[in-house]
Amino acid sequence: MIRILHTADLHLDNGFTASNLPYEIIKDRQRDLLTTFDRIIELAREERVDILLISGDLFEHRYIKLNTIHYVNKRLGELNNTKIFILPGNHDPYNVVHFYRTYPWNKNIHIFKDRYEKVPIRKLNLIVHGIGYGYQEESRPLLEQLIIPPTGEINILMLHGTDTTSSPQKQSKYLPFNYEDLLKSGFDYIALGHFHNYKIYKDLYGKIIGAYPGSPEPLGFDELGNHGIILGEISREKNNIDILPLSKRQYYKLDIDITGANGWEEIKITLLEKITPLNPKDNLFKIRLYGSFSWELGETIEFFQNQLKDLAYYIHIQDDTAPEYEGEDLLYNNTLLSSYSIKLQKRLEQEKDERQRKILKKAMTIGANVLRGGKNKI
Ligand SMILES: [Mn+2]
Repeated sequence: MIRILHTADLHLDNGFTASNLPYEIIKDRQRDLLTTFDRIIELAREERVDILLISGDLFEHRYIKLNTIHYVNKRLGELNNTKIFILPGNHDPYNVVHFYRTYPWNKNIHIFKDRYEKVPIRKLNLIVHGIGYGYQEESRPLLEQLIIPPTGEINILMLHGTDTTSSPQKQSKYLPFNYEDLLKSGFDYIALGHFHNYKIYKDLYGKIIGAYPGSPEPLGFDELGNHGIILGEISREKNNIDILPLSKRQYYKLDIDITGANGWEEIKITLLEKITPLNPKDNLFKIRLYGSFSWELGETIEFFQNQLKDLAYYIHIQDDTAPEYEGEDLLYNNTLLSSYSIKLQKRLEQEKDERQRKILKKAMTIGANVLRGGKNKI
């Protein structure tokens, strides 16, 4: 029986460039990745794991700094009773990350190269197999060909790739495989990487045959909820693994219906109720407000966002509301105001473009106010 810690997709030094987050938050998030890496090291030590598997994308090659390499090597080196395996993935391919080839890595670390390779560890009666990336893409379905005969050893495979089982074309630029390939390959455990959410695979008898741990620190709003690492025991007979949440922060997306709310103070209360159980001071939120609601003149979504920014570590508000109408009176009265409202409402119903919708909503508020005899500041 072998005690393992299985992780992947840390993306250390990730740029968070596509995230639209403010600069200070991006800097924080980059530090958070290292904090999570530290937690992984501490856990590996506390749990006395025999092997630590990092199944691809440990680094983000475009932004990787020498300091990060020094740090990672030093911390991994501290685990002197653990053998560490690093698999180059599509974000840190072997031939692109020159540190993989040239850096003097600690001797407890094995880095897989740009092809299939196996590493026996006699005292554990274990063979660790891996298929590293040479460059950013690997579209060959390499697992299809990789079938190992039963031996006396425990066989673990590290693979960074895309499960195409449920996709119609069964193709991917990232080492495509499917459930059948996992089943017939004959490995005792397949330590997957590349998908950023946890997923576990079992054979027809319910034995665990492999898993994606997901990214231990989520990288954006497409990686919601809990994230962590896999900890467990692998043997020839059965595998016992569990996901252990350890991310520094979590991302949440919430949709809130604010129909009938009486001003933004009331919306703020509703919103607080929703986010309070989700540890808002540490976490990131994207809130979509929907329903029918008319913003008071001068109350923009930016103003509202500003009122709320201290409620959470990061909060972004998206306005998906439509202006409310003053009942049948307004819509069926034959007044200038009603025909104006009906016309704009029809255009709003058809308009898909967010910027156009914003303009129409503003036109609705301002126009209605003018026609009621109010004054406008534009
Ligand atoms: Mn990847």
